[in-house]
Order: sequence, then structure tokens, then C-alpha cells
Amino acid sequence: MTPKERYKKLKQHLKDENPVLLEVIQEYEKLDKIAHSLGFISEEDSYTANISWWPLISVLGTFSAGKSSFINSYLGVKVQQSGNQAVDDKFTVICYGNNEKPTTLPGLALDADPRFPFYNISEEVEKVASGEGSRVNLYLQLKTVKSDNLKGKIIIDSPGFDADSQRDSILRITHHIIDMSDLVLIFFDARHPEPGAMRDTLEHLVSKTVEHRDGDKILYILNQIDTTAYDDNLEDVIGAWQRALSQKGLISGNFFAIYNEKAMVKIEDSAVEERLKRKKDEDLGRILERMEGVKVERAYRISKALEDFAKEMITSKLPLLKESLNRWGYKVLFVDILIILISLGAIGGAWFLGYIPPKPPVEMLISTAVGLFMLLLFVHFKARSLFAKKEIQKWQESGDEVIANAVAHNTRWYKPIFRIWSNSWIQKASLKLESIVEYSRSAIRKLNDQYVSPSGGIKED
Ligand SMILES: Nc1nc2c(ncn2[C@@H]2O[C@H](COP(=O)(O)OP(=O)(O)OP(=O)(O)O)[C@@H](O)[C@H]2O)c(=O)[nH]1
Ligand SMILES: [Mg+2]
Repeated sequence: MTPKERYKKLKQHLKDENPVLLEVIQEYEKLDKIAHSLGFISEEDSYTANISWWPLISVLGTFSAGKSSFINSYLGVKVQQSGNQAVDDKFTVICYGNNEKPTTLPGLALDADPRFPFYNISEEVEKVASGEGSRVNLYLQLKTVKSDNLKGKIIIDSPGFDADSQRDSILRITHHIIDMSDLVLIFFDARHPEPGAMRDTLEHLVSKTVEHRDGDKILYILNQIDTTAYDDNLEDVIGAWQRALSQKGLISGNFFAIYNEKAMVKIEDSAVEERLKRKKDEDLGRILERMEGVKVERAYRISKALEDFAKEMITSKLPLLKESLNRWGYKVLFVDILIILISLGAIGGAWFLGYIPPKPPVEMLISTAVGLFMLLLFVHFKARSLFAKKEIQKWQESGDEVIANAVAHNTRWYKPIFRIWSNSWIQKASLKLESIVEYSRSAIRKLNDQYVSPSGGIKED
């Protein structure tokens, strides 16, 4: 996808889902333009490509734990099949769409959707499971759903986790999804009072996630606690699960217990029902808050990243580029002057020694001048490319590809050398970049106005 197509698609999606970011993306477009003209990134590249624009919430867990039912309730649309046998065998990426009816697309459609953080997903799958990239449709599907709760975020529903029968590629994809997600909901179900029986699953889902560097993004959710009503043993069940989780190393406040009102069993004892409901409402409220929170955090992060990109260019990249070009320019100039002096010296010497008649014929003058000029050109361009190569190599060795690219771009043979000593191009670029920094600050203020109510809480949508 070219940057142009990418911008067009992103803008369309933002218009529908997150209009506050529409202006931000225009600033990204400006930033790209500046970076292209300075040569920091190639024409096919874009700063938007390194950013996930839509936060990702993934729902993982044991089979039949109620993952799909939870998502259906959250969206208010029956998007996903639910049932008591293992229903899902694919990861389903659920995005906002304008069609009234939920629409299912093959996994490959994700490749072309810039909202998805691993757009070019087949390459990613190929990375985690070699040879499987071309079969990405086996693992993934895309569903678009018109639901306000889905605006500005992406939810992934996953096949029930059963470590024994899990294919390696599914495991790898699961871990990859955990890595990419802004929030991970791991579902267990209270109908299995013996968490010990789920040892392998816990091993994979919990032990691996415990080590995760941003562990706070992982929420452990014990679902279907309505089923504890019969024995009225909610505390025992929660206790057993928490012990099992802590044996796997999890000591986290992110443990919740809920049930789904649409799928619950009937509870005879109204006192028990009320107690369960209170627990559920409180925990569900916190889960939903976290789910809304990622959208807001993401919007802030996108604006902040814009500011950081622009600032880095002003304070570090531009000065380094200028310094490098200066060095290059002076070396070329030195060689140019040297070759002129040597040639003049040689001609003077030849004239002095009598190899050239005191009054040389015009043809001789012309051919000497042309010869000299050709020599000068040859040496000049040789010196340009030689010294440029040295500079580029230096930056590559120090790991700064951005400056290396920019030096290559600005030392192309047709770029006049004197341009680098004029400060105006640096000043122009800096001014534009500063206006981007200024803009991103005002965007953050706007986000504050939209998301944060005067009391400091997050506004309800
Ligand atoms: N009692 C009760 N049943 C539930 C609850 N949530 C879901 N169920 C039922 O549990 C069964 C499994 O639900 P799903 O939503 O399909 O579970 P899943 O985790 O998506 O299952 P897989 O995709 O097959 O792994 C369905 O019959 C649901 O009606 C709940 O909170 N309480
Ligand atoms: Mg399911």
C-alpha cells in the first residue's frame, strides 16, 4: 500500500470512528512530507506505518469459558457463535464497519487494513510459524460490526485454549497477540472447580503472561460465577482459582469474577443472586473501564508520538544531518580547490619552462580550458561520491539509518553543493516541525476536553 492509499483509508476509518484524530493524521502527513524532502525516510515510507492507530483488546481463555458471549454482550450484537462445545477454531479480529449486518472477511483482508497493528499479517504469521504465512486464512478471519462500543478499537476473539491439542502455530500466534495487545482478557470458567485440571492451560496462559513486561495489561477473569449459586460457594471457588494462579507466579490485582446475564442459570435464592450480582457489577464495571481506557490512552499516545517524532528531528536528526553534510561539503571543496591550484601551477610551470609558447594560439587555449574543466568535473563528482560514501558508512556503522538515508539523499549528484551552507532549508524545516510540535500539544488539550470531564473522570460515551 502506498502512503497515499494508506492515508486515504486511515482518514476514512477515523472519520467514522475517532474524528478527534482526523486532524492529527493531517499533521502526520505534513511530517512525512518534511521527512521525505529531507530524505529521513524514503518516499514509500510513512511515520504512520510504525504506529498502531487502533488499540487492540484480545480475549483469550479456556474453551467454553464464555469469551464469545462476553464479546457479543459488549457489542450488543450477536457477532460470534457461542455454544457448549468448542465453537471457534479461528482468531476473529473484530473491527468497526458501516454495514448494518456483521460482515465476515478472510484473514487476508487484514493485510490491507491499516487499522490492524499487524497489517501485513501474513508476513507476521510467517515470522512466528514459517510456511504458514500463506495459509493465514486458516487461522484468522475479520469481522466488521456496526457497534458504537467498537469505535476506535479492535477486539480479537480467540479459539478456546486447550494446551494439549494446541497446534504450535496457534500457540505462537497467541503469544504474538498478547505481545501486541493493549489489553488482554483471559477468561476462565467457574464451572471447573478444579483449576488443577487445567494445569497446562494455566501454564501457557498465566506463566507466560506473568513474565510479560507490561503485566498490568493482562486481566484474569473468572467467568460464569452464577454457577456457584447452587452451592453458594463463590468465595471458595474464587479462593481456589486465586491459589492456582498464584502458584503460577501471579500476584496481581487484576483478578475479576463475573458472569454473563444473558447466559446465566436461574438462581433460586434471591439473597445469593443479589450478592453475586453486586460482585459482578463491580468487577464488570472495572473491566469495561479498562476497555474504554485503552482507546483514550491510544489517542494520547498517537498525539504524543507525533510530537516526539517532530522534536527528535529538530533537536537531533537535523543538526546531525547538517554537521555531516558540512563535513562532506568542505572535503569536496578542498579537493576542488586543490585540483584547481595544481592545474594552474602545472600550466604556469609549463609556460615558464617554455613548453607553452609565450603567446599560445586560441585553439590551444580553448582545448586547455576544456580539458581542465573536464578534469575538474571528473574529480569533483568522484570526490562527492567518495566522501558521501564515507559519511553514509559511518552512520550505518553507528546504527543511524535515518541519517545515513538523509545523507545519501542530500548528496545525490544533481543536488548543488552550495545549498548545504545556506541555513534557510534548515530553518524552513525547523519552523514547519515546530508548528507540528505546537499542534500536537493543542491536540492533547483537545483530547483532554473530549475525554476528561471537569471532575477528572472519564466521560461516558
Ligand atoms: N451459566 C453461564 N453460562 C455462560 C456464561 N457465559 C457463557 N455461557 C455459556 O457457556 C457456553 C460457552 O460460551 P461461549 O461464549 O461460546 O464460550 P467461548 O469461550 O467463546 O467458547 P469457545 O469459543 O468454544 O472456546 C455457552 O453455552 C454460553 O451460553 C455465564 O456467565 N454463565
Ligand atoms: Mg468462542
